[in-house]
Amino acid sequence: MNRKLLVAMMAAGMATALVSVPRLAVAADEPTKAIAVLHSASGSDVKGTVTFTKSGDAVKVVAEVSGLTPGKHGFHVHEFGDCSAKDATSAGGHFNPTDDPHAGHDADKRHMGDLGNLEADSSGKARLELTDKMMKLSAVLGKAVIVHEKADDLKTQPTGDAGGRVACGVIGDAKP
Ligand SMILES: [Cu+2]
Ligand SMILES: [Zn+2]
Repeated sequence: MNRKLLVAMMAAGMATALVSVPRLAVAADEPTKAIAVLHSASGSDVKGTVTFTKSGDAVKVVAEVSGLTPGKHGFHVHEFGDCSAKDATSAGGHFNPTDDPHAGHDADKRHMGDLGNLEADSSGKARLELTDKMMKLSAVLGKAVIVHEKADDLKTQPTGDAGGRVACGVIGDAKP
């Protein structure tokens, strides 16, 4: 084979690799959408979905949950993506990579997993939409969303005194 042609082909191949590799790396490193499908825990009838969508530097969280008792229910990301225990204690404590105290979603210092409360209407349905500036989508992938039996008081350490766990779902990649 003509040597010049061979060199030209190799250069073209390298150029293609240089262009395509960074693009693949970005797609793998930066998830843009995730979902947790909530399954009942502790014998409840609670179920639902929670989506996490990257929005600039923030994450938009949308929860739609049914089967709740009317009123407020603590709502957090917990540290392990393990919903195997009947009472969902296998999901561990609140996800807290910065080692900060438990607080409400609007606090400056809080657990990354602190999302406040869902509020169910008289039919037991709750819908929550919030934009979270602290949460990183790549950090919460593979963790679990927990819905609690009682309201999170947003101050008791380290749980918000929200009681038992009535639903659990692992946060996984979603189709963007
Ligand atoms: Cu919780
Ligand atoms: Zn917390």
